Amino acid sequence: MALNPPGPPTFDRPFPALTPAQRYHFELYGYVVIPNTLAPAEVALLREALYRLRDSIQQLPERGPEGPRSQGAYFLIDRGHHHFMANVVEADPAITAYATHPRLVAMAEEVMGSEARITEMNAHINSRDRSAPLDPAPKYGFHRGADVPFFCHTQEHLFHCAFVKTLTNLTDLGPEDGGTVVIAGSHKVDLPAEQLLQVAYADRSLIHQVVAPAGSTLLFAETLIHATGQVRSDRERVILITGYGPTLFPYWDEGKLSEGFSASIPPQLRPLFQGREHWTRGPRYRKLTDPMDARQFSLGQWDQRPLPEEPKP
Ligand SMILES: O=C(O)CCC(=O)C(=O)O
Repeated sequence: MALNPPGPPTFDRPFPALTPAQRYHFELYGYVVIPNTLAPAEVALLREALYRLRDSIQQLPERGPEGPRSQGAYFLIDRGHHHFMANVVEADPAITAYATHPRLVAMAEEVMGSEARITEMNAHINSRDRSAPLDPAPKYGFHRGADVPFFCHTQEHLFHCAFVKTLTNLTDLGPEDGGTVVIAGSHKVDLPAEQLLQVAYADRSLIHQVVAPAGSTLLFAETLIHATGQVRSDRERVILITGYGPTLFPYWDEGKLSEGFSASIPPQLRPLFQGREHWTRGPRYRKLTDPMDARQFSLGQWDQRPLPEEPKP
């Protein structure tokens, strides 16, 4: 399949997608939580889609990557209290719509400083692990998916990272509900992760945890050290995550888009799903004080994204 040639953006999305204050928060901490990126009805639609997908994978004789899979999706973690579903991008039209949501794509592009392509998509449904007593000072599965010197650069005096995630909670997250934890500010710090963990565990005020109503999106650079939080309540947590990279990156999930799904991608979304040929990255940079493009965008139909607006004469 011939790759898409370099060119201007092919579907309409806002720019800048963040307010100056949100961009500044991201600059300082490596993440920002944006409330109400999804409306309550959209949250419910996505949550139901993920529950259906989990049920469907549970029916399979083998639930891991070797397959058979459910619409490409499989379990990476298959435990009573934790289902981690990978390669969910084509599992349901609502899930696909999440990955192509114009504001979410644009938020990722703003952090990358480039046009985005989808590199991976997954979801977690997890609850309290009742097999072990609750640890008052838990150790988390901290990790980062990109290293600072190779993946990051600055432009207009703002930090950019070439691997970004939009992680949206589809259930309310109070302090006991296991929201994502991060080591604040670690996105810029080129030190071995073990040293940063040592410092953060010694002073846990450096560990920030997502506490946010359903429909909020955690936007973060993958150089930020992060982990799943510890669920201490009786509430189940449901989250949906898209990973984005520049259009010159490959698709990373274990697997590839099916032929049927690929054939259904409309032309304006092909760069987002398939990337583009050549090294160009479609640079896009803001200044901190540039006002946010506040146009409204909804989850909508994934394959009916409008084309970019004509430039005003
Ligand atoms: O479960 C979470 O909150 C964190 C997910 C995560 O670690 C990741 O997407 O890399």
